[in-house]
Amino acid sequence: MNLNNCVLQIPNMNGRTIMEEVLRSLLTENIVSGEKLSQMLGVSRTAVWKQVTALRERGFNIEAVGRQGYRLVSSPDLMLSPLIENGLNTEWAGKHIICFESIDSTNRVLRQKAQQGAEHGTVVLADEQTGGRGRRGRGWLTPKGSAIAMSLLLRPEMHPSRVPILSLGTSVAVAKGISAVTGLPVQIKWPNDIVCSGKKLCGILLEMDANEQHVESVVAGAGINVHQKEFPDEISATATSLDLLTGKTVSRTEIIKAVLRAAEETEQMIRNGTLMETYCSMSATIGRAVSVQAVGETFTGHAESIHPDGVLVVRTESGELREVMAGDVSVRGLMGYV
Ligand code: BT5
Repeated sequence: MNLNNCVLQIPNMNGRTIMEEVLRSLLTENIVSGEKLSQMLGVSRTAVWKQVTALRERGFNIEAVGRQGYRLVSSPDLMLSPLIENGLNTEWAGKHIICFESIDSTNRVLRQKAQQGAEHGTVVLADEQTGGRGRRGRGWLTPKGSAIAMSLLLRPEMHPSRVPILSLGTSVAVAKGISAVTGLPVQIKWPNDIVCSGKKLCGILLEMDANEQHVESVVAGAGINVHQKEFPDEISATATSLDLLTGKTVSRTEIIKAVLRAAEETEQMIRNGTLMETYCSMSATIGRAVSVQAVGETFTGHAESIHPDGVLVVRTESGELREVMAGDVSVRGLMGYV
């Protein structure tokens, strides 16, 4: 066994691998010498060179500048924490980022980490999910290299009954992050699907650990379609991706950073009571004809408003006002509902 390679894959005291540390230095300095890297990381210069080679193999363009050292020219769109942390400038969202090449579900992993004491703002990302979770036991597809699977840990100081506002807040954060990078006119379909041009771009799933009085943690998970050019038959009529919508290659790293920044803004909106105004201005549901599939029944009507506790108010065809707390709501004109 090559011990050098083995050591390089083991996280250091900060939980980062040597490869991540090399990349971090390349991202923050214009030119960095092999000597400096080897001293800083406590490994041989050959070990540093091996990591530079490994990074090149993964698509990083790293120039050797004479005898001075290495310079990073360009980076591929990979899920690596140094790429996301670089220039993130947030206070708490993404202060600790854990990336996986492949995992069953980022929500599952982050809930486990939360139980082990992970802090508010911890993020888990994956390049591929093999058991992505949707709502009500449904699944979520995150094919390798094409999408974002991200989960953000929140430890809010609020009563469990107020948690639905976090679900609305997460939709606003994701929608704002996506439009900040792409300029797309994205909207939120109640309760928290992100849609654009009548199709679903992103699904959101919040999972909470709480007792009657106290919220231990909330894991806010978002699956965002980015590079997919086509979808499996069962969702091809209802799903879309950022590349399809923009006609460009959208950077996953930039979207993740923008969503984390927007998460801090939405936290402020929740504090100062302005979140609902923003949520409603981005709603694809309010004012539209809807079909509600609630527990044991289906009815149609007109979506009138959404309360801060997440309840959707629908005026039925007989004129009665009904409050929908959970369920699937189809909006006429969106995702195949005509
Ligand atoms: C959702 O459920 O929309 C919530 C999805 C949350 C996924 C994220 S990814 C990161 C984190 N980790 C997890 O394990 N989950 C979260 P729902 O409204 O139930 O929609 C699920 C349905 O959407 C499926 O039954 C499919 O019909 C459809 N679907 C599955 N994958 C899709 C995709 N990539 N794009 C669009 N539609 C999809």
